[in-house]
Amino acid sequence: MKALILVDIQNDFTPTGNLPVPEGDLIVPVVNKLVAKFDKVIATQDWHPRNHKSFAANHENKNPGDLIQLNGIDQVLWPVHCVQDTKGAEFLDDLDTSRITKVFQKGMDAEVDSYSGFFDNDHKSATGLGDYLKEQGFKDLTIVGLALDYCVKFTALDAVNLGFNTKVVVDGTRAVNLNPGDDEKAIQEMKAAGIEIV
Ligand code: VGL
Ligand code: ZN
Repeated sequence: MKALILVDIQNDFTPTGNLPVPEGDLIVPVVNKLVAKFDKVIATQDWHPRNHKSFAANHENKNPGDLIQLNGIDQVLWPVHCVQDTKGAEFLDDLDTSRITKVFQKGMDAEVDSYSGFFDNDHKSATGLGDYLKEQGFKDLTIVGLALDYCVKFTALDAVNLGFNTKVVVDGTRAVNLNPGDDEKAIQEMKAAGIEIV
């Protein structure tokens, strides 16, 4: 059985959002076409409290893009984004949400970021997505969403490590590209891990 995972298709990751992903809004028509083809559609949502430590604004003298150590792990600092119950955290208006049967939220712990839809970045807590997919008997996952070089990549890497046959549809993603070429690096990293890139 095949499931489609929509990663963080939220207003703050569009060009007019707080953590703009260039062309992030352009994935919607591609994603909506895929949504119509799958038995099961599941979404993740980046869902931060306002005091989240991944926000540069919550550190003195830090700017978005700076790298810090947060509780022992590398952390890129971001603009304030996807704050719980704000417009920026909502799904894009044009996204077909009618067939999403379950939404897994992540990034609620202020002390650790959560790029993957499966685990926090320290891999200590799970969102429940992996167990849920296994209980339901899904073996094949197709992943799309934002951003290719962060949450899509880490979701796909965890998926393949959990034993799912994992595919990423690149047209249904866009990258932040903090550094030019991060998109291509992410694609190579995913391929090397055994993820099918289409
Ligand atoms: C994301 C950076 C920070 C993402 C989330 O969804 O790719 N990136 N939080
Ligand atoms: Zn985030």
